[in-house]
Amino acid sequence: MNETVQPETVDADRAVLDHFESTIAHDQRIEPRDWMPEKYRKTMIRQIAQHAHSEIIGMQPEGNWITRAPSLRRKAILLAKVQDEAGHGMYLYSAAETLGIDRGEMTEMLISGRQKYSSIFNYPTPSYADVGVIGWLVDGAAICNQVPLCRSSFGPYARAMVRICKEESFHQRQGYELLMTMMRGTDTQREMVQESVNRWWWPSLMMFGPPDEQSPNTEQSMAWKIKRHTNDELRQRYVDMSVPQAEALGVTFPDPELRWNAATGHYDYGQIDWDDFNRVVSGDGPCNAERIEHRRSAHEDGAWVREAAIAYADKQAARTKTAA
Ligand code: BYC
Repeated sequence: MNETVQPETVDADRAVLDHFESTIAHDQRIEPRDWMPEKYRKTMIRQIAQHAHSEIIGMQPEGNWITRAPSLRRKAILLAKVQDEAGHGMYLYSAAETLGIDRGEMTEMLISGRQKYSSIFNYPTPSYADVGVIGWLVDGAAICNQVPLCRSSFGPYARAMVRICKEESFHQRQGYELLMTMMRGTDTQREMVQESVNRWWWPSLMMFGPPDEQSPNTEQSMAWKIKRHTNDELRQRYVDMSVPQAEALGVTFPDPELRWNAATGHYDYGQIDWDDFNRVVSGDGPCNAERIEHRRSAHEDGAWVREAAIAYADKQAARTKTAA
């Protein structure tokens, strides 16, 4: 049968699209109840889910040191920080759920390798100094990337980011304070810090994603004001911010080409090993298999909690119904 498109349908489609575009143009927020193009919805689900997975997988590298933290104070701090990451994951999964995807589906996609998480969490943490360096460099990169996301066009994501960024700044300062303490300690402690910085510097630069000319999503995400800066812009901002912090701490970055460029007003830096990045993102990093396996077994071990919660909710619903 030959279907004729009714003019009023075309007008209605045009009107909702105009409304969406004008909301973006006026820097207002798209809310879950609003109409949005399917590609916008998919992009938001992809980014928020990957972000949520990164927070949850990101608990593992530092979690490795909870039982071996050198004092009760350090243990309490680390425990609180790792719990905060779990909280960030929860806010983000909830934000993604407003777009019509279920948290169980997202977990399934993570475990089966269909949704990504940040490359940075596929590196090991063999030294206690890694706890401080993750706080300083990894949370520092996260803040640099995430502060502009507080103005992201999707309301639930932008609001979640405000809260997350406040906690991330606190995390970064705890990392820097730990490193300051170690740098005031023995030669061995100073060497531990430098050795850890050497391992984390390059991977932290990769957190910002591929170079702009190889980033398939940036252009559309900038047009929709999901992203406010390109990957390379944020990476440069991070380098510029980190160099003086390293000097104050008394460590160096493992990059012989890192130097101030008076002409550009920025630090130049060396070539990032994008082959290494691609290997890690495609599942072949030092800890990918371990991270996913750990997540899978935690999910399976938690099945009884989910079943109990559902049974309890069903009971409550039945009681409310009877009372009504
Ligand atoms: N690792 O076109 P592009 C944290 C993917 S949590 C893995 O530039 P986009 C913390 C990218 O997803 C840190 N994959 O993409 C937690 C895309 O994949 P698809 C996480 C990466 O989205 C606990 C493809 O490569 N932060 O800090 O425009 C403790 C092409 O890239 C990576 C967030 O998630 C990577 N590094 O830009 C401590 C922030 N980079 O299309 C700390 C929110 C890129 O194949 N996300 N890919 O599915 C974003 O800001 C953006 O998604 C990105 C990438 C800048 C990461």
